[in-house]
Order: sequence, then C-alpha cells, then structure tokens
Amino acid sequence: MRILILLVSLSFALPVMAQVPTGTSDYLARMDSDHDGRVSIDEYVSWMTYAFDERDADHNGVLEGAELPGSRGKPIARTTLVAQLRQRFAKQDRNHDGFLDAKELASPPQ
Ligand SMILES: [Ca+2]
Ligand SMILES: [Ca+2]
Repeated sequence: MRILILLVSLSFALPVMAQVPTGTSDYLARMDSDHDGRVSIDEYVSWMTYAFDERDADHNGVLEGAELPGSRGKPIARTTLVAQLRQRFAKQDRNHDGFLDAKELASPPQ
C-alpha cells in the first residue's frame, strides 16, 4: 500500500517537476501565487493537485477508469491526495511556521 501511494504521488509530482528546470527560487516563485516569498499550505496543495484536477474530467473529485494515468488502477480520491500533501507539507515545514521558505522547499523530507 505504501508503495502504491508513493507511485501515485510520483505520477502527479513528475509532470510538475518537469516544468521546473532551474533551481528552488524558480520553483518557489511558481508556487507562490500571492508573491509573499513563501509557500503557504494552500499554495502548496493547489500547485500539487493541479495535475489531478486536469485529469478529473467529470470533476467528481475522484480519478477513476480512463482518468487514471495509464487508464487503469484503483480510483484515487482528491481528499486522499490532499491529506497526503498536508502531511508532507507539515514534515517539510521544519520551523513549523506554517510556510515553506526557499530553504525548506529545497530539502524535502527523507
Ligand atoms: Ca505565498
Ligand atoms: Ca516554514
């Protein structure tokens, strides 16, 4: 189950990473939609769920059937993905101020 979650996370994360060839400050700038120089949980989640929303053709909050990468596998609920992203954000927010700065963004949790 853990591996499946990892694969699912990667399949969403990869297209995002592919758009970001040049360093953390660029990455931060793209996620930082209110331009305050740091990434809030909402900015993080909306950035990371972008690929999900693109694929969710009928907008029911679940990827299933042809909406899944490769058109197969178990349905994935958006709420599940968001819960995972929130956990990841909390781990990555090392000083627990509720935001990711460039340094925190550059060092994902192991
Ligand atoms: Ca921000
Ligand atoms: Ca922080």
